[in-house]
Amino acid sequence: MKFNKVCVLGLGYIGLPTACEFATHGVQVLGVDINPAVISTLKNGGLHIHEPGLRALVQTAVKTKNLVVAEKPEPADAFIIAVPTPFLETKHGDFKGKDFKLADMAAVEAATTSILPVIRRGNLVVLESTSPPRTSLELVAPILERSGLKAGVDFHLVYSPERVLPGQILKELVENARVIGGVTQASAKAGKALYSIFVKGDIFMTDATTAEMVKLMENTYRDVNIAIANEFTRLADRFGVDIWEAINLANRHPRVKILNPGPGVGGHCISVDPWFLVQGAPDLARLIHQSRQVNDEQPHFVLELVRKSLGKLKGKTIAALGLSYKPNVDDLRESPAIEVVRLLQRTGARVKVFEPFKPDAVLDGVSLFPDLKSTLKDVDAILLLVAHDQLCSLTPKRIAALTDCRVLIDTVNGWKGSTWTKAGFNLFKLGSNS
Ligand code: SAJ
Repeated sequence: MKFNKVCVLGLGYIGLPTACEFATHGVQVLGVDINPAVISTLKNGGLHIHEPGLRALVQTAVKTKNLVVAEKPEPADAFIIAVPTPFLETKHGDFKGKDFKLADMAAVEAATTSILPVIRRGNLVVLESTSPPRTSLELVAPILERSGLKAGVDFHLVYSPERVLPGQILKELVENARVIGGVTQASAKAGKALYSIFVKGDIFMTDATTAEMVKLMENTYRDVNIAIANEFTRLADRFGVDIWEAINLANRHPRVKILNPGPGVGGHCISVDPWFLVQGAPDLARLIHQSRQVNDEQPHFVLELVRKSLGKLKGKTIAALGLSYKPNVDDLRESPAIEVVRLLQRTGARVKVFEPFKPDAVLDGVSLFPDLKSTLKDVDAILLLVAHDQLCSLTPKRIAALTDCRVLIDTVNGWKGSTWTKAGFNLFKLGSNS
């Protein structure tokens, strides 16, 4: 198959870099986003998301004149759907009285439907969005077949999950192995031909449902492993053990690799995707469901730690450092740090927030401060919620120059105890204060 023109639907963290890769490899690309603000930002040479190296890649793609952006798709040889699949609001009591979440497929449905007027015989349609098993066969194919064309016969349809790590998207997009699941073998081959244009990693072909399941298994595996680390932290707290030392020692075993505990699991992937398996088979996905709940409860343990460190919280002022869902990114989606801030506010504490990657973020009821100096002024405690490099590298000297506060609470093992205690700070750490 020849791909002269590719239409990428959804210009977020996945769609935009993917569109740029095709454009810089000589393919004409139409990048589509239904958000007019995204389109106008890109048309004016701006960028609506932060990802290392992305600005330069977009500029290079624009220079080639191969990348054009618009609000609606046009006829093309291939269509790539890279829109978000968040979950719907928590439903209480849907499964044995426990919280239960369902995939919100509205964006996938809308993007697929928007291709209908322009799809032609011989096209390739790729779904990249993380989706519940059987989405390609039971949601995407039926929508596209309203065109009168048949999936796997008149047009190719594949599911190919993105697997890139925010913070390293550009490198991983090109170098990671890629799984291509076709509704037929011919579809998988067409998908492989498309991604071979820029992917340097191995490309594996399979069927569409296996590819959907593979993606969910990867993120669920990580979620379950973080849940055990978080549960170990609670046990360490109960038994008077420093979890960081214990994990370090356990990980010296050749077949043990315990992940890092922290304030919880966020982002639009790992905190969401396991639900897609739970919703499909709640009777079977018990460990997965439990792990989700363990990770979702973690902000409450941070609240307890703050209580232990400060006593009664009503009327206290706390500087919260970091708000994104993980270190060195600006993405606030599903961030456990936000949940911690909200829990603290509910106790009557005042929370001053500094997020160096998004200092001007606007969040309902949350006061963001533009810099460290204004954040740390007149506070009772400094709470480290995200291990951003620039926050972990703060020194006692620098903090002492900005504030009189000497109470530090570290939820991410970002600050080394002895460095701070020697300088007269009182450091409380998640998992090491029995
Ligand atoms: N986290 C911990 N402890 C750890 C590691 C992570 O608490 O030891 C937390 C992070 O702070 C964050 C959350 O988990 O809140 C998720 O972060 P992450 O770095 O594990 O993953 P994501 O969500 O940024 O990206 C994941 C990746 N999947 C896997 O590593 C299996 C990535 O490859 C996927 O492409 C991405 O999900 C996605 O888009 O699905």
